[in-house]
Amino acid sequence: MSKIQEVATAVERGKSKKVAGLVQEALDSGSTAPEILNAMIDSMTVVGDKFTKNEIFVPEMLVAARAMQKGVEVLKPLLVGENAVSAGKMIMGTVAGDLHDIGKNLVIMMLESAGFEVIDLGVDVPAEKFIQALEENPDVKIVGASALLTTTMPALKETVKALNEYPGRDKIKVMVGGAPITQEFADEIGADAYTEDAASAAQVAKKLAS
Ligand code: B1M
Repeated sequence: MSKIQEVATAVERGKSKKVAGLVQEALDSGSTAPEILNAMIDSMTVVGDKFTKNEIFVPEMLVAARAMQKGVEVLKPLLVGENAVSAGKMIMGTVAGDLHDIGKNLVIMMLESAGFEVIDLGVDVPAEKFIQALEENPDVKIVGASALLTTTMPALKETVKALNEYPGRDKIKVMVGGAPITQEFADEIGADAYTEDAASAAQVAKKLAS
C-alpha cells in the first residue's frame, strides 16, 4: 500500500493518532500536500457512503472527521504559504443547525492563503450572528456561508435573505457553498457567488474583492 493510501485508510478508520505521522511520511515519500488533501477528502466520501448504507454510524463519522483534521493540521503550513499582500476582510460560518466544519475550515484555509483575513463564526451560526459580525466589522468585503446538509439549505436561504436586507448590502458580496448547494440554488436565494470547492472559493473571492 502506498503512503497516500495508508493516509486515506487511516482517515476512513478514524485513526487520529496515526494520521499526522502518516501524512508526514506521505510527504517525505514525494506526495504533494494537495494530493494528500484530495485523498483525505475522498476518504470522507467513502465514510459518507458507508454511513448511507448503515455500515457505520455517527460516532464513526465523527472519529473519521477528527482524524482528517489531524492530517489537515500537518498540511496547513504547506497549503497556506506566506501572504504579504492583504486581500481584505471576510466573514465565514456554517449556517444554523449545521455542525459540519471540515469543508468550511478548508475554504478558510484557502482564503487565508489568498491573503484574506477571515473572521470565523464557527458552526450552527444563526443569520442574526452574521449580521452582528458585519455591524462590528464594517470593513468586511465578503460574507461566506456554508451548508452541508439538505436540511440546512433553508437556513442558508434565511441567512442570505438577512444579508440581502442588511443596509450596507451594496458594499458587500455574499458567497455560498457546501455539498448540497448548486449554482441554481445560489441564484434562487440571491447570493452573489457559488463555488464547488475550497480552491475555487478563494479564486472567486479574489475577483469579488478587487
Ligand atoms: Co454528516 N452528513 N451528519 N457528519 N457527514 C454528511 C454531510 C452526509 C452526506 C453523509 C451521508 O449520509 N452520506 C449526510 C447529509 C445528507 C443530506 O444532507 N442529505 C450527513 C448527515 C445525514 C449527518 C447527520 C444528520 C447524521 C445524524 O445525526 N443522523 C448529522 C447532522 C449533524 C448536524 O450538522 N446538525 C451529521 C453529523 C456529522 C458529524 C458531526 C459526525 C461529522 C462532522 C464533523 C465535522 O465536520 N467536524 C459528519 C461528517 C464527517 C460527514 C461526512 C462523512 C464528511 C463531511 C466532510 O467533512 N466532507 C459527510 C459525507 C460526505 O461528505 N460525503 C456527511 C469533506 C469536506 C472537505 O467536504 O464539507 O462538502 P465539504 O466541503 C467542500 C465543499 O462543499 C466546498 O468546499 C469544501 C472543500 O472542498 N464548500 C464551500 C464548503 N463550504 C463552502 C463555502 C463556499 C464555497 C465552497 O463559499 C462560502
